[in-house]
Amino acid sequence: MSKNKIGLAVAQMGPVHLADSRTAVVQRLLEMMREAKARQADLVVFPELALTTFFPRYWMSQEEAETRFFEAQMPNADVQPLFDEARKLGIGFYLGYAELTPEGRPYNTAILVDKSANIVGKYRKVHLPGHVDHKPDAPFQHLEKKFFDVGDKAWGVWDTLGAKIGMALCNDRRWPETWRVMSLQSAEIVVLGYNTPSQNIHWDEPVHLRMHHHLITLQASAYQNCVWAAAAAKCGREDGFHMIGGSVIVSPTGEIAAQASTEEDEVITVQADLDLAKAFRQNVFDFARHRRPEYYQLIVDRVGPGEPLTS
Ligand code: CDT
Repeated sequence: MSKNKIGLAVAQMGPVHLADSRTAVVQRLLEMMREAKARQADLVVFPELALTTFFPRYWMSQEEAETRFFEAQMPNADVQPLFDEARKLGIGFYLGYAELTPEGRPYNTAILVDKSANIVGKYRKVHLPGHVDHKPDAPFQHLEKKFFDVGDKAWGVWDTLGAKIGMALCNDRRWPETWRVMSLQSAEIVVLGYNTPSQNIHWDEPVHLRMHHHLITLQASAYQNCVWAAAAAKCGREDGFHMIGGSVIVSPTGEIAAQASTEEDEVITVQADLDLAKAFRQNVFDFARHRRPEYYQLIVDRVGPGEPLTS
């Protein structure tokens, strides 16, 4: 492998049903980790909330959610085999899960694990979608705002596995700020997992737009920020509730380098050339030469739209 290449794998997951145990899920992850390694991957990206069904679709108390779906330790006995296998194979991984901290705070979290199975990075989701109230008339709930606190760790970039790697989670990918914060830390790769219901319960969004918006945000963001983007879905019908697939690896050119073709467990891989971004970082997106932050103040001063500025 050339010095400037990293073997990138995305391990898409098909559905995880309510009745599926953590042990069964970890067996699936192990199988995909082995396949990724056999295909020369240095890093395998698993989905958001990979260990359980997408539980924010169900109305329940916070206490019930934490008891059934959160991890109070990482690794724990159920997940330890994944860490052991990563160390044995010499492969890093990204894993999304529901985290309950020792102080009792609930987060939608992702970790970055190196080839010695050390947790080297942690990210807690900032852009939580959905609602906090019960919507009895909706076909399902989207209760991330109820079950999780807004993350207090955003958005780090870690120099590990031979690259500068940043992390995001699902809805974060739709926000340009997510990517820019990491690109300004010289990120070379952004990895993320997602659970995207194909139906939007908030308005009558045409179903085809869900995949369209997923792909354009990844492609445009990879290009505008000169990074490789690797995105892993959990998808298909979880107990009848459908989520989109479309896991992808996108290059800094904005082109799709690999894309999943199923809604099942599926591994896609690319030998990602980290030098590909150089032409962009040194020319059109030479930030130091071309950015004008003195004109970007509104981006941090305002949360939502306000009056036009007159001058
Ligand atoms: N998990 C997650 O963040 N899903 C959101 C759904 C948005 S619609 C309420 C997403 O951006 O895909």
